[in-house]
Amino acid sequence: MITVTSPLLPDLDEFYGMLKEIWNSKYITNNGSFHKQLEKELASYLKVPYVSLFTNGTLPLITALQALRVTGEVITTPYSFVATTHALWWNGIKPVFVDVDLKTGNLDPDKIEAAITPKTTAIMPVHVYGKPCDTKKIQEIADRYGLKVIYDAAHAFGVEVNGESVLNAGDMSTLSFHATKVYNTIEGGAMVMHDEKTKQRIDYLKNFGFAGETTVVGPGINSKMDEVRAAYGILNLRQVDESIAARREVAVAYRNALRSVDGVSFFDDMPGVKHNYSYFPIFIDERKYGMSRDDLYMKMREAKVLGRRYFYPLISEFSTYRGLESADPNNLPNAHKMANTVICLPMHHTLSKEDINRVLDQIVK
Ligand code: T4K
Repeated sequence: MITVTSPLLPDLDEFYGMLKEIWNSKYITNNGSFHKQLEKELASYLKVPYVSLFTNGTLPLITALQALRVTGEVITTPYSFVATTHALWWNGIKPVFVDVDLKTGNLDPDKIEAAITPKTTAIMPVHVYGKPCDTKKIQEIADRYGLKVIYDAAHAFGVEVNGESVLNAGDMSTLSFHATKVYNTIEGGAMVMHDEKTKQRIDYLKNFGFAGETTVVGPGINSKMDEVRAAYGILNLRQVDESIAARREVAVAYRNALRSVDGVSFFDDMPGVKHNYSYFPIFIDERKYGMSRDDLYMKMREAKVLGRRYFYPLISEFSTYRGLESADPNNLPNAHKMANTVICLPMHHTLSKEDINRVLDQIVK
């Protein structure tokens, strides 16, 4: 079985050594020493000023909206994992879907303005597959209309544009450290912010709003990463570069083999961008390829090559959101086209040459 991903795992003996330290300290959660260490190391690795760790990648989205007091309507993309829009719904905010740009799969900045209403308070784009959004254009629109920008950067660990982290864009960015991500802490996530005051506020909010033993400054939640996951994260950070380099080799092999296949398209690296190769989506043009996306997907499954159709169905097609005016398929032609043609090929650091060939054998005719 070749799965779409496989988690980066720390060395078990090293992990055991850290577990012993945790056991000896008896301090197992609530901003322990490994938690503090990982926040510092991540900020330095990611080239961002401040990081606040979370228990997953969904809660920082929900908390960012709370912290920035976002209400009313938020412009977002339907081409993402459902957690992006769920975070709005959990805050009682109405998602307004805007179509994506076929060149990147990200929110099309040229279509944002037409969706702004007097109730719009923020934009929540996603750097889908880790491909950076047009952050400059999005910020210009946000500044013109006085909107907040929260990036769902769940896929964008370590991604840089011209040497600067993409996580520094907008008011806040959020990351997922789920087992299926480039960098994982089993379950886990983080928020990136620009200043110490905001970091402080977020740290309060992820701890029920507690600012000291007897003071609660807001309706916070519990989303603190424990010491075991923080220790695991410290070890994984030491090997993530090697893992990304191995992923890059897989991407190169896929591209070399698929470039000449009629009816199969994929993304190339973007100029000036340091990619993380988190996903390798291909898009099937049924007419040219001679087989539908779903037939190819099933054929791959039968050969035990488990790609995934990330992101099909579109979020706007789920029952919770289907009734929204902006969920009308006529409003989202590009997103539908991508969702209906995509297969994410297996992409991870342990794929061997034989694995890669087995994947390609299914696609190259
Ligand atoms: N925003 C965006 C844009 C996101 O993509 C996500 C999550 C979030 C926000 C929310 O972040 P978190 O709250 O999850 O931290 C997965 C993940 O559960 C989810 O984290 C991720 N996006 C989404 C795109 O994919 P599934 O249901 O597809 O994963 P699953 O369990 O089917 O795993 C896929 C394959 O990975 C398996 O076939 C085998 C392999 N695998 C998986 C796990 C869990 C392993 O080898 N080991 C493992 O432990 O959702």
